Amino acid sequence: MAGKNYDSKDIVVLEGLDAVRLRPGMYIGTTGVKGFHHLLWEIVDNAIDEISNGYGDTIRITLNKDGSATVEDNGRGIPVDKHPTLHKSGVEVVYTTLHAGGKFNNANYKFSGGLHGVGASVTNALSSWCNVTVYKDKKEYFVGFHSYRDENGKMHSGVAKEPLKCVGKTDKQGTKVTFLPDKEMFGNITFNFENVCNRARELAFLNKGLKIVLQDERTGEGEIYHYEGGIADFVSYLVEGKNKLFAKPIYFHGQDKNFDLEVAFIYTDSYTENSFSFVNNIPTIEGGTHETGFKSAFTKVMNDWARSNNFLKEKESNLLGEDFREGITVVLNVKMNNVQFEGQTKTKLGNPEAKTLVESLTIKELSIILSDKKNSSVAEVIVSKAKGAAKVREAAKKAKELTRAKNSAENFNLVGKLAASTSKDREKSELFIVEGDSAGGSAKQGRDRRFQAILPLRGKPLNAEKKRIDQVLANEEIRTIISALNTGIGQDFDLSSLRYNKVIILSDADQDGAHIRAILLTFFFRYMRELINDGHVYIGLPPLYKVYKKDYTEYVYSDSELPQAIARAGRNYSLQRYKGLGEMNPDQLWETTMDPDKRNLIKVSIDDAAEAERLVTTLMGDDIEARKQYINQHANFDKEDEFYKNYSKVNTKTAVD
Ligand code: 28F
Repeated sequence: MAGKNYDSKDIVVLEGLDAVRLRPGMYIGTTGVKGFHHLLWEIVDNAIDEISNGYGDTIRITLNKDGSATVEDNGRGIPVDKHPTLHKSGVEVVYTTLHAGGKFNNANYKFSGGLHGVGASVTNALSSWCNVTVYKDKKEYFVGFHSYRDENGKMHSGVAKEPLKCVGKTDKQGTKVTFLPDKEMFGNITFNFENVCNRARELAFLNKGLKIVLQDERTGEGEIYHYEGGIADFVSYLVEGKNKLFAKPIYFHGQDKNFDLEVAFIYTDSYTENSFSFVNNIPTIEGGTHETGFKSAFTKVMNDWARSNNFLKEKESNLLGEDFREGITVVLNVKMNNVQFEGQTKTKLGNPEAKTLVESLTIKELSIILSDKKNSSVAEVIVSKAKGAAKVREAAKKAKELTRAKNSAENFNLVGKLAASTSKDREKSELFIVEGDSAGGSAKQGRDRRFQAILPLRGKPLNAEKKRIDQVLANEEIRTIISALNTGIGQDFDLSSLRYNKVIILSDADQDGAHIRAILLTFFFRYMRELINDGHVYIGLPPLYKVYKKDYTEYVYSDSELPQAIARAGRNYSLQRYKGLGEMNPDQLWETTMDPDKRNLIKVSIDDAAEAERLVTTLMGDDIEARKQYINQHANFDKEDEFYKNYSKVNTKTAVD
């Protein structure tokens, strides 16, 4: 168990390093920005493991000028004694052997990172060099690894230059690792400070008391993350700028053999549910058994409380889970062994025991909290919010039935707006949601009608943030979108009835267009999140300029590319700036924006659900001051540009279509 000391002989050897460079995707997912940063998080993971087991409390992360990163902890230091059969130090075994680690077969570490914990050797294998210093027993040890090609061109990855040796005396304790990701693997990608900040903050929230000191030597920027309140502070952070229904988050902690649960939640006056769950510090975006267990326990405990305190009369039926979760922001933090991840993106917890454990621990701990008279007012607030939600749910059900009837009656009307595609092949089908009737008209004429459907938007759709589902449904533009997609929304959302594989938002490259984009994304984010998570939502990018001469035309999609395009065109060129999609004729629109072989699409994804949540609140909520502040803070570009760019920074990533 945790606390038992062990040495190099405990390290189990599974595989050599060779495989990593051959198939980096198997180990870090991609060799893009995410995989690049993964190298850092592998090292940080090890430091967190050590600290979670009670050794040390601080991690320093430094982004160095030469492109390398340094991670240092003040734990016990990786074992330096020689492994009995491998005849090298524990440090060398950890850094040169895939899956080396007590993590994989013994109980030295209480909870391991599951799928993520492939280890430091992967980082070493994909780095040009990697230096490890261990401070232990008053001595400083060092070993340097490097990756190189020999005279025959054969690659040697992550090889120790010489065995680990003692290089001096020290009073320090811990492990320090510096590595330079290899350009051969990652091209010119560099560490992104904001990206590192976001994950470091999240890790500090998830590991109460852990202090993460961040320094970017390239710019001089720095941050320190340290939360004594852990995920209770996380919840407060998430609802900044919203109206809270009680002052402080409710927090509880439960434990079983090899199972740890932490829950924190608060309520705001919003109408949606915001759940964030984590298993062994990994976000479980698709939820899973732990979330199911929590929801079922929460509903039961709240209904029981409402009944025994006379807020539900005998003849009244129980409130539903969804009623109780209206306006909740909750963080679930689970630490357990042998995690199984499932789902489309392997971010859904599958372990059945997690449901029963979270359920029983929540019932136990939450009941204790609610039986405390000090918390009666909190319970009352939750129950009355739930009762309001139940009322609206009944009303919305009627509204929905109405909508359904209306829609079949208005189907002609809808068909009039929607230009459907002729092929029924869903995999190939695309729906363009187009700003404005004139652009919609061009899109209808320019499209490939076999698989492209066009839905022109007349006015601005309703901003779904701060609106209840019944109000959202009352909006005609939104209703049209829902009918066209055929999935239903919210609790009733059903991905399997989706009519289009790609849903492409096409709006002008101006402030209004950005606003419409943001409104549509917010609607999908709040009511059809699976549509985003499953990778169906895209943003179409129309060109900003046409640079042309007599027999030369080039479309330009960003300001930064314009000078080169002009240079390519040479003298006597003409320049047209497109103010809107409507200025393009059908052929041009097809060629620049709709043709799958030529167009640029941005695939919308939620990489960081918590940051996306805050961003949507800031940009779409009603705290005008917060929005202004946000826009001012990020005022490097045009304001309208910035509004959209920062929305997409968190919510979208560029994808090759
Ligand atoms: C900057 C990155 O990697 N910190 C680490 C330790 C401490 C021990 C340890 C690590 C046994 C089998 C792995 C020390 N003394 N920071 C870090 N601190 N690994 S990694 O043990 C090695 C494990 O594989 C440690 C006694 N027990 C464990």
